[in-house]
Amino acid sequence: MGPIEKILRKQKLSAQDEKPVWFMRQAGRVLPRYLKLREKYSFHELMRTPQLAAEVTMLPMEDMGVNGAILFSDILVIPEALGMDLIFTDKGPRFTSPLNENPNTILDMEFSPDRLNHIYDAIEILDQRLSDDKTLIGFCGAPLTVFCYMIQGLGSNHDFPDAINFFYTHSKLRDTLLRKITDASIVYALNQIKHGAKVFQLFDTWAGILPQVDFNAIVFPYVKEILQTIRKEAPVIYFPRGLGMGNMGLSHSITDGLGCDWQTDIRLLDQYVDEKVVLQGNLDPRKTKAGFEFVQSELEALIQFHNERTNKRAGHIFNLGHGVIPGTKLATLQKIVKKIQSK
Ligand code: 1CP
Repeated sequence: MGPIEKILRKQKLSAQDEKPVWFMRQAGRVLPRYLKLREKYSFHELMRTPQLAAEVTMLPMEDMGVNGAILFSDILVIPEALGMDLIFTDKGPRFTSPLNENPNTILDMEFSPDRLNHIYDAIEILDQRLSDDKTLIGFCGAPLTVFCYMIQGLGSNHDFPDAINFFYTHSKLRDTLLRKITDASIVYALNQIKHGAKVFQLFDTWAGILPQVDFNAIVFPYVKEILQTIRKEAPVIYFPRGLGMGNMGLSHSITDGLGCDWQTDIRLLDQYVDEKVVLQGNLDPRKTKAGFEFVQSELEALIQFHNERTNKRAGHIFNLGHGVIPGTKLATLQKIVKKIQSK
């Protein structure tokens, strides 16, 4: 069992174990070998061909030395499996018919679980290929985050104005859609684990977009349902970006691990979060993009935090505070991992 899974399962690391480290969006953004593959194949081809998706998932371990493998897929596969058409433009992914334009189609949306089968095939290949000390991390998007893309249609407007307006003005359809996303996500997550994912991360990139009281009252019950169902089968990490003080309510009765975004002071968060929750994060990806010298002092402080928290048996997994930014140098990420692993 790899150090990431061990730490989330509250098992003691041995002297031979590496420190637990992986980076969000480590596979599909900066690796020269990935960019080379992208000259030959589209993102969709890479993702939909199990052999290729497995190959891309392996790259960060081979090229950076991380011990977590994040499955090469995307959070937008759930909307696709619910029947939406997704295209990739220069400005990123875009749904051809955003639900904001045709709200009533929500009522007829049906989940086609078979549209996700190629992902389970990739997981099975990875389960064979990964050595024991590496952890395959499955994932999906959290309900509000996925809702924002489905209603708005695209991500280039990160305020999601139409999605937020819809959220308040179409409460029945909103609840129907959040229900459908939640049900599909649970089936998808359980299947990922059944086929070989060892840990599961729920990406809530837009958790901070609503007033916290509304998030807690309307959205969080769905998040909780997903986490609690999945946790019966494998350890879970919840990454609610921008949740701020909302993180204070996240105890070990809700999640095994909590991703800390780069905005948050991880030492402060540690004072408010249950000791049993493993914290993950939180180097600033922008400083990381600027180069190793700009992130070095933050990294040293994080290593000290990691050691202190590990001594208390509370646990910490190294990561960035959000995804790797395009243009980040591979050498910077390699140096970060090397520094973390140096005794
Ligand atoms: O390391 C990896 O690349 C692993 C696979 C992975 C993951 C974990 C991809 C591949 N996407 C994701 C998660 C994801 N996708 C999130 C949550 C994490 C985050 O906040 O970064 C989100 C919000 C998405 C949605 C998405 N998919 C966007 C952002 C749109 C926006 O502006 O808000 C984009 C650009 C994509 C496409 C995508 N997904 C993954 C890749 C490699 C790509 C790029 C495809 C291309 O080359 O055009």
